Amino acid sequence: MDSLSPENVRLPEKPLFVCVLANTATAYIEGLSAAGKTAKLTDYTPAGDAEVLHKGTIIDIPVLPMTPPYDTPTPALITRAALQLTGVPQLLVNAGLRVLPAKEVPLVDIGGKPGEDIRGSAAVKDVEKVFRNAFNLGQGLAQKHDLIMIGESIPAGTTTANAVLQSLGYDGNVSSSSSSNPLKLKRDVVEAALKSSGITFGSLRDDPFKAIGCVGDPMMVAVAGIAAGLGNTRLMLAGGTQMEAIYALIKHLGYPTDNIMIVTTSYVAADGSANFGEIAGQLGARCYGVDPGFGESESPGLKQYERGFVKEGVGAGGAVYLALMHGYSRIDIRMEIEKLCLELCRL
Ligand code: AAM
Repeated sequence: MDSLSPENVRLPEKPLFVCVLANTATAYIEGLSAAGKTAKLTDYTPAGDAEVLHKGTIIDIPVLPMTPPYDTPTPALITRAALQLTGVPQLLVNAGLRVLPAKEVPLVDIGGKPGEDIRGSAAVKDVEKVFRNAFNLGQGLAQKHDLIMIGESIPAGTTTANAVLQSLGYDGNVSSSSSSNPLKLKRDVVEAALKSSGITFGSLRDDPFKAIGCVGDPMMVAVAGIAAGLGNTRLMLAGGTQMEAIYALIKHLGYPTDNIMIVTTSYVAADGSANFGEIAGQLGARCYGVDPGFGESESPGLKQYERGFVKEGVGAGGAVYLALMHGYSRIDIRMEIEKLCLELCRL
């Protein structure tokens, strides 16, 4: 019996789902991210995801975040539907958004700015200041909750994760929002990024803040800061290889990791173009890949997840895991997701 499977883990009394949102100009590199219809439209993806999480639909953002070429809908709808079932509350954190969601969407601002292209000289500004703000937020959350789950939305986040993992000395391919992982392009971008900052493999093992500042993104500093501020409070990092990069940052900053597990979808865990399991092994991280069962779905949008489009994001795998922990069946969860998908895909 798997001790990490959702039916075997302890149910929290006061859980909270946190979604950390930001942009990085790295997403403007054509072909790097599929978390938006075009590279330019990825600017709107985290804000659109925030609106879907908050209201179950887009509000001011003109288009639902979609992955080309078949317009696979954002994983935010999976997270929204699963959280609605469980009644677990959510908190949205602005870690550096270029485009804001509608005013009615409550955001906690930790003072971050959108990230720059990691091939330039600086990717994230004021890393230590933003980390402290996030740390304080984490400390406050630990007073009120016994489990925090953190998801993210930041297009091109898998590439920045790759660069940070390498600078800390972890090898392996990261996953992708695209069904065909642009590995060659990612390798070129990461190589140029490391070179522009004079970083070699593992050279920033002892300087994780510098890794974020030179080749990371604003979401990472926020999640790492919140995690550090949580102390021993149970933490689930909801995501794939991006959350592995954050786990590495927390570890190299010298904060405890015994309270952390990484939860993702089976689509990332089994992604043959990436090395989710191998990287978790190098980190010594406890991790779990949830199968949302979209293979059984009649919904064309959800079926595409099975074919490798999108795969994960906005803490979708973690949110499904939470619903399973709460005793909902896979079928009930899938039906709730299908209902919302049907409504959103009509937009
Ligand atoms: C977040 N929102 C999304 C989405 N993600 N909306 C549509 N599709 C997605 N995949 P990459 O590095 O390839 O851009 O993948 C990372 C992004 O994809 C993140 O924003 C993640 O949350 C997901």
